[in-house]
Amino acid sequence: MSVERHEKIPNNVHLSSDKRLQRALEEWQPHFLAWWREMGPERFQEDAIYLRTAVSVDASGWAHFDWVRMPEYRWGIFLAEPVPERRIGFGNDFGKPVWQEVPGEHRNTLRRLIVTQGDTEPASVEQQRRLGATCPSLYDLRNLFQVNVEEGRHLWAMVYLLHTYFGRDGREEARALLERRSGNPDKPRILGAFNQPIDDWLSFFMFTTFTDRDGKYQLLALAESGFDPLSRTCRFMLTEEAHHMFVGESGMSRIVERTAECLRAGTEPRSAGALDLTTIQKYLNLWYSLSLDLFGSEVSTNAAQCFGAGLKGRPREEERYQDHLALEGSYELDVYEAGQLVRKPIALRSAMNEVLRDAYVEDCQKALGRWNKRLGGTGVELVLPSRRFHRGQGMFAGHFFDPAGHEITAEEFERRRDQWLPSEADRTYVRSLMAHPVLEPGHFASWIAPPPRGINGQPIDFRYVRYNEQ
Ligand code: BYC
Repeated sequence: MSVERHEKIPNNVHLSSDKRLQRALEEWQPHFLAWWREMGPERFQEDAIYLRTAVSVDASGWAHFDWVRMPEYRWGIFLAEPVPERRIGFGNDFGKPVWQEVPGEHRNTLRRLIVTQGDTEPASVEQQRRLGATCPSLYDLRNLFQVNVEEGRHLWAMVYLLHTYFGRDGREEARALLERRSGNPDKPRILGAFNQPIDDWLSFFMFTTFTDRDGKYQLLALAESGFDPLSRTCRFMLTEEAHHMFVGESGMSRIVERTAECLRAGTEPRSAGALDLTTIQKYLNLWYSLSLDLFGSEVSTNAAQCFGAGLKGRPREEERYQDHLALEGSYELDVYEAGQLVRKPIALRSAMNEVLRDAYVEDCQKALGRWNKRLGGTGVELVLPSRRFHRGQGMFAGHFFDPAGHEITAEEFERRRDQWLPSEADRTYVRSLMAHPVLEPGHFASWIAPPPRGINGQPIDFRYVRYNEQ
């Protein structure tokens, strides 16, 4: 499909042939830009940033790198190429042709899924808006802004679907996406993790490792959708999501590397301006548990309906599973009965959130394995806490567990909270390390190792952000 690169809104959906839709999106665009100016990154908006922009959708080279001022970024609408003769891959309509329009009976559910997904994108930009002031290097600053502009593009992707397929309610929802605010008690973002502050770079790298990874799994599930435009949109978004997780995982690897260097030299990390492993573990416990909540309840009629309706599937449904109806199987889960946890078989469709969470947990474990390799020879390592620990959604919410998964009383949890989750003192320490930005090319803050290589073949000491240069 050809890409209309030079249009006001770059796209590969032939926007110019649908004047009504084009006008509606062009009307939304200034509101988006006003939101970006108000809630996007603080400072650096007038500086040239070395960013990649999508210019085509084929795997062999969709990215174009250039110097861009963020408000002039070419946010566009890109869908992956259609799969010819694609058929619904799971649920009650298995084997029927995919939908190119929204089926009336699934309209509300589909809109809710798209709005929930869309809401996370601007939320994350809002959460991260102050990080520029404390960046550990120009390389990291550029990566932050790359993530931010791409989250902005992901918002465009969902807004395109709302405008194109949901008429007036879609347009209203698209406006509301620009009106909610992360952490605002009166008009919060929809999902819990997206209302948490990200005030320091340790939180940012944990978020891009764990919360963006939820994004990956939700997008993989939506990429299976029988509603083909959603599937194609998500397939392209996944190519961008991969970079966000790279930012998180490699950022954490470099932090852990610094910590390991100190430990091997027999130096207490904090005395060398690095992060100690206990603090890192507490931030990990926080962001991992918040991200587990994003999968919803272990037993969920919503999830069963979404699967049955063919709207949200399992990642890589066709290659991984034989039975695409999932009407017969069951899934063994610990559920509360009369206050006791007992193992019970749950109808498979009702356990779809847990099936997705399993794949996510396995992937997180791999990331941790890579970090722990860096800690080799120090005698310490990072661990994923139990998935029951510190949960705010689902079966374990309202119960209390230690990180190993043993049930404890609310009082004991409160007494020991600061051992397991970041305390005020930890946050103060982390902020004190990051009090000033490091803006000299090739320099890095004391708490993070340099990356092994630069972006797009550029050297590490490249001026990735040309700040204050007019
Ligand atoms: N916080 O049956 P339940 C990303 C609500 S991240 C607050 O348990 P369901 C990104 C739920 O909405 C990926 N509320 O769950 C990453 C429901 O409310 P209603 C984002 C929550 O519906 C980084 C009620 O509890 N994409 O892309 O099966 C940067 C009971 O629901 C939470 C998606 O989430 C929570 N954590 O599943 C940028 C995909 N969890 O309807 C971007 C679309 C649940 O009773 N969303 N609730 O009022 C979905 O598929 C589903 O909505 C969920 C929930 C998986 C989130």
